[in-house]
Amino acid sequence: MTIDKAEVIVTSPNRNFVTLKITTSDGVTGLGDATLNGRELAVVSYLRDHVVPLLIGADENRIEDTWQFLYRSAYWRRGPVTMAAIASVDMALWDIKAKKAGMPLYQLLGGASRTGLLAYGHASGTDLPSLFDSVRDHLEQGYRAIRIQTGVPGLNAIYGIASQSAAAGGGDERYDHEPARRGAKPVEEDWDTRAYLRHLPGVFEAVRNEFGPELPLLHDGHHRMTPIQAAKLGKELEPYDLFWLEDCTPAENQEALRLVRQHTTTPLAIGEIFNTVWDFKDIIREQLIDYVRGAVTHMGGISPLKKTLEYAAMYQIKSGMHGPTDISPVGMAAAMHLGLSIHNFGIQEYMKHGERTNQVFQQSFTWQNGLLHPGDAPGLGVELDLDEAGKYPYEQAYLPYNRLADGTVHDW
Ligand code: CS2
Ligand code: MG
Repeated sequence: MTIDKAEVIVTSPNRNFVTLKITTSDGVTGLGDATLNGRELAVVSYLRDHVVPLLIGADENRIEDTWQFLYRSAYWRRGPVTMAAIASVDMALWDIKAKKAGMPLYQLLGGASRTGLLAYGHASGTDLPSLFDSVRDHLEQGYRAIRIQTGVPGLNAIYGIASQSAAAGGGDERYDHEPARRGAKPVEEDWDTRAYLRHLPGVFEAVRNEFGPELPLLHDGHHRMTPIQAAKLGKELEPYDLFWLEDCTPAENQEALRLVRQHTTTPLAIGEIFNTVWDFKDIIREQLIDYVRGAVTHMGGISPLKKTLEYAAMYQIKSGMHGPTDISPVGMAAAMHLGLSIHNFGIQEYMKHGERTNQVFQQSFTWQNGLLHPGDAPGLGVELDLDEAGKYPYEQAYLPYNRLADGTVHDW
């Protein structure tokens, strides 16, 4: 059989999503997530103008060959736009193969290595009382691991603090989820690393005192520290036994992690903005990280992320796949099937999608006792309702960005 049709669907139920839908000549369909937060339409063009024409008439069974063809024949390799586009093809072809086999995808990937996936949610608050409320709310929802972000005295809006409406449980009107917002221009936020470094250890001390030693706690530094600042923070957080400190330094400077590692035993996670195994190669081999944060959607698909994680396994490094709401339900399903099947699963990030998103994407995953499971429907277990999707046309939205008090642009 061959690929008959490949459609690129853009929809914005609670936020923008780009989905590739492949249909084979025998009428089987597969879905792939190609969402690149804030730059969605660039991937739409890459797919529609350059990839879809190459897929028509191709053999849908040849997943690895198709991946290699799209990656190598472009000549211009890597980069978030290219790799999100290739990822969507890879996911859709795995979806088709598993549907034809009549199995949930994790069975084709080797079968389940566990009963479910430990997932963490995002607690946040502008101050300690609101942070504690948010942690309690997450515990009530069943989360067994929680990311902690707080406001910093003297700074207004900063990364990771849910907007009022989202914090209040989120009406369906919110842009799903903070931090990207609809609008023609990115919102400006402010930043002061020294104020943050003074504040954060006290926050973790308070959270540990309130919630005890057992709860796995995570924190995202969002690329904002210099190497020596990150080293200092990692060291100061050691008494609070973090599950991980994420993106402590800018992702481009991989040598930074050597310096951080020399100073702290706080586990490190990195890679949500990485695109290929090459971005991970050296930091895995040198054992500079503990968790691979790659997303199926941004790493070129299930095939290359599985290879990267198998490589990481040789160094006892585990998965910590990216799972904010800008990973669509299709990308999340792909992560769950992969996570269930590999041996070195660590944790899965899980932020719930909004109601409208769940109507556009019909899903079969389950969330019970703090564990995710992709479900047993054949394929990825996600179907796209085209009528629902059509109700929500694309709307421009951007991630915010940071400036320091003197006006200098800073990593966000
Ligand atoms: C993040 C994201 O989930 C995370 O750890 O750092 O919230 C990230 O900011 C967004 O995915 C950007 O698109
Ligand atoms: Mg992050």
